[in-house]
Amino acid sequence: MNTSEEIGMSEIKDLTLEEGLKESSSLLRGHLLEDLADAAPNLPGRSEHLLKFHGIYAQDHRDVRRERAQAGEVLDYIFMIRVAIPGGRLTSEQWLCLDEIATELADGSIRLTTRQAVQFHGVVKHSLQTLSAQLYQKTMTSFAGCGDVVRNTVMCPQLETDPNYRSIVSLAQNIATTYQPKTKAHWEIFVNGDKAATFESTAETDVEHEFYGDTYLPRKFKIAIAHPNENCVDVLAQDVGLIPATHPEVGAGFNVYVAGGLGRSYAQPDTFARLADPLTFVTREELDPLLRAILTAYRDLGDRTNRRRARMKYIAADLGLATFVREVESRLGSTLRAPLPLALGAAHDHLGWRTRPDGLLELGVRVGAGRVRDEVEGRGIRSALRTIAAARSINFIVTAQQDIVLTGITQQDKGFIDETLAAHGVRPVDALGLVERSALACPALPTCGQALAESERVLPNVVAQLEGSLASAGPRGKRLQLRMTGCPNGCARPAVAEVGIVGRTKNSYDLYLGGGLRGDRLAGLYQEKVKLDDLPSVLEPLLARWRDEGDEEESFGDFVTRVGIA
Ligand code: SRM
Ligand code: SF4
Repeated sequence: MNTSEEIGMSEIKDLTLEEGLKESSSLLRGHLLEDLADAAPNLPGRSEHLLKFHGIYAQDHRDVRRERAQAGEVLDYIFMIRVAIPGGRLTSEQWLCLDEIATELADGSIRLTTRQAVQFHGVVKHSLQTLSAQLYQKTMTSFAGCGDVVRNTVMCPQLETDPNYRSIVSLAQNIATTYQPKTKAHWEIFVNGDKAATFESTAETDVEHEFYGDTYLPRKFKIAIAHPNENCVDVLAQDVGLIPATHPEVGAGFNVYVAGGLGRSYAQPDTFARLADPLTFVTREELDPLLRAILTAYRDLGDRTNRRRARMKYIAADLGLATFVREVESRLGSTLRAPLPLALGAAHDHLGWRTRPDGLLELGVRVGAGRVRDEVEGRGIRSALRTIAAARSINFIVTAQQDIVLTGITQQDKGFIDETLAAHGVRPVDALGLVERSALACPALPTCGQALAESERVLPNVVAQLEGSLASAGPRGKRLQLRMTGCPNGCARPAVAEVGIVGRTKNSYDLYLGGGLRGDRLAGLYQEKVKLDDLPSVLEPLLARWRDEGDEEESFGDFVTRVGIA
């Protein structure tokens, strides 16, 4: 019996509605064209799911949802567009394009994401195609930014500028090119309206990758490439994690990790966060066939009857990793080599000035919660970055910590960059607070339809509160890693943070403790339903114990784990 038969489908369950929508969509076209063209400010449900494959989420402004509903008015329908940026790397010219879109077609902000992508919020339906066409002109796209496909691949910024890794500098881009769906639907519907006029006949002749078929993957699929010395991308939180390494027998390649993922759901207790397991070591040549074998195993074995349990981590958890490995091996036609025993390095935040190995400079700039927006019109981080992009042809790298690295700067331009940032009130890295420096928050309210509580909007207050607690009760000068989300989907990866604050109800949060900068340990649930105002009284006794009992170099996450608090 082969592994697929062994796994079997003992129970026949109904496929989800989304599976039917994918299958009947003529490769992601559905009724999008007509639904986008009508006068309504929103799209009917039949189009909302397909829209995600095109990188677009239908939302409504939740601050005014209740009053509009009560007044019998239509909701304030808005859309979020996620631009997939492999490895987060952009040119100055592309940054200027994003900046222009933010003013003309979105809410005036550029939102850097925890997967090195960029989001626009507050876009109205009739601007979606214009926006997509503008992205396309600068070789950017939102296609496959969301949906049941391989998502934006994240990659440590340092791999992109270190000559030791020259051979893999374009790996994130290559993965994007290989796994972007082949269907022409996006280009017809969103980019080139003329072609769309004939979409029906095109749909008949259009093709899709054999590994996607017409129902694509059961759910999203995430890949990250970490630097061997540091884990800024949270490599174990991914469906597939890659760490460059050298094998004593076969030479350079990657240690491969599988079946990580952090999302959970309160409504479904059988959902959970899971760290990826080491799978194998592959050379560069062996990587592509392996990725394909993993993907097709996921495609065929993933649960298409329950989207909450459709991620690859549940296959490994339910069947056992060994069975999953056998399935991958049978698709690959060979036995997997044992992985190397690697230890993960603590995450680097890439902030501040650094000289690249080629002598050029780079500067990591902190962007609170990834929101690039001016506080006062014409003055702030957005204007500063625009000024720099307009004046200098450099690269902008979005980091998985929601920050931006300006890279490829000459020595002569250092002064100009510093002066521009200072003139716009952007604080240098040494002026950042000990919590502020690495705090992450997801967007949550008012845009995210899944948010149970605030996150990004209250982050500055929570950071200030924690910095106060740290100063009064904690050890001197030590940093604390805070991550906050408006629900347990875990978009800012609180499940691996030293302090994870996860929205539970409108006014309360579950408090997780004990993750850390290496990203190799899940945080444990410390207290449920904590009010934000009560955080100091809950955390200060623990910070005081850390101060009094912690070892000199011990982080908070390591301390609470060692003494059994979390
Ligand atoms: Fe996420 C859904 C925002 C990274 C787990 N995520 C969402 C949606 C699209 C809400 C929705 O489905 O309606 C959020 C959009 C809100 C808005 O208004 O913008 C959203 N996720 C984000 C971003 C923007 C958070 C951020 O602060 O940067 C990140 C965009 C990433 C990107 O560029 O592609 C983001 N999301 C993550 C991560 C972290 C990561 O990938 O490293 C996770 C946890 C890792 C994982 O996937 O397990 C994550 N997001 C989820 C989940 C839970 C999935 C699950 O396995 O159950 C959902 C819910 C869903 O998919 O239905 C979700
Ligand atoms: Fe929305 Fe929840 Fe993700 Fe925050 S964690 S963006 S509230 S889905």
